[in-house]
Amino acid sequence: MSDSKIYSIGLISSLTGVKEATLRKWESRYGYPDPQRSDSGRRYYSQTHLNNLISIKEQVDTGIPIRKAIKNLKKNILPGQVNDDRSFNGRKAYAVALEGLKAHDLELCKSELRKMLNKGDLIECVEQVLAPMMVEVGECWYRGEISPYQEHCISSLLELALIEASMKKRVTRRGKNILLTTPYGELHTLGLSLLEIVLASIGGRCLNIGGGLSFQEVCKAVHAYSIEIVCISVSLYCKPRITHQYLAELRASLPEQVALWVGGQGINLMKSLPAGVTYCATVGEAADLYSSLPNYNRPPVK
Ligand code: B12
Repeated sequence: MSDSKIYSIGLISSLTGVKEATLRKWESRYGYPDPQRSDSGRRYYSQTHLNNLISIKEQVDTGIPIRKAIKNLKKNILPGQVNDDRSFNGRKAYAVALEGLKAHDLELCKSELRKMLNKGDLIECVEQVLAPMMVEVGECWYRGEISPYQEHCISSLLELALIEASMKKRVTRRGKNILLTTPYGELHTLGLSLLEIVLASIGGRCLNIGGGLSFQEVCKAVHAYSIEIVCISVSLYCKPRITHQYLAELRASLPEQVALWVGGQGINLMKSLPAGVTYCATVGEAADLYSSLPNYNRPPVK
């Protein structure tokens, strides 16, 4: 294929049906397309860019997230082709992990958790496998299939598997300083750990201080470590009125330039959030928000 032909951003936009602003956004967030630049900074796209963008647009139109479509392209996976990542059945792995837990076979449980974290797309794994698995753990307890000590066991095995996986996925570049914690008195910290591995994989410098500190302590940590984003995970255990008050006090005490993001199932119980608090429904949404921030340096895609 000849790559000698070049296209301006306007022409690429009309040939692919992707808006110019969207092309620029994909470039800064996902590193693709990666056009040549003239001395004056004007973008020039090749024939390969055109062909690939048509394929990406086709995938996006069928509902594949743009992040995934660009990843597919980098792995040479064409639309309609079977993606190895998808052939891994995360739900089956989590069913096996839960069987291991119920049968007191913690080695089996551990190895399934490791498998889940090492296969496929990390965000999909967190959103579609690990978080639903923990909800199922709660259901198993409710049905009397497991005891609280087993709930503790799988929580700590998951924390361990997340630490191991994040050592492998470590990104060395300098990103924004992010503090992760839960509201005062709240010890459900797995949401934090799941968010941490995702933000760290796109360059966030995460400091997960676990759960239960007062807002005054959180503020001290923000100052001590020059934190730019504070993430709070709110579980179903958190009382909505108390959480609202905690978030309002925290927001009022944080410097204005420090962003305050919240997420977790407990937010759904709240009628409203204090001003200046940003809700992210999923870790994928938080990842998109992070990568849209000014001065975001995209880490190399592995
Ligand atoms: C695991 C678990 C525990 C573990 C916690 C281990 C740990 N390190 O976290 C242990 C066994 C210790 C525990 C203890 C308790 N638990 Co518990 N626990 C659970 C369970 C089964 C799963 C929670 C979980 O990890 N969910 C998975 C998270 C990761 O999902 P998520 O919140 O949706 O988060 C996702 C996104 O929203 C996002 N996200 C999360 N946070 C954030 C933040 C930001 C900024 C962003 C962007 C995104 C984001 O990331 C996640 C991935 O997609 C739930 C059941 C349930 N349905 O929630 C009960 C549950 C929350 N626990 C409950 C209870 C009652 C307790 C105890 C009081 C039990 C007791 N008698 O001791 C204690 C309380 C501890 C305390 N003081 O906080 C109740 C709460 C109900 C209520 N109304 O009070 C629940 C709902 C169980 C039930 N059905 O009764 N628990």
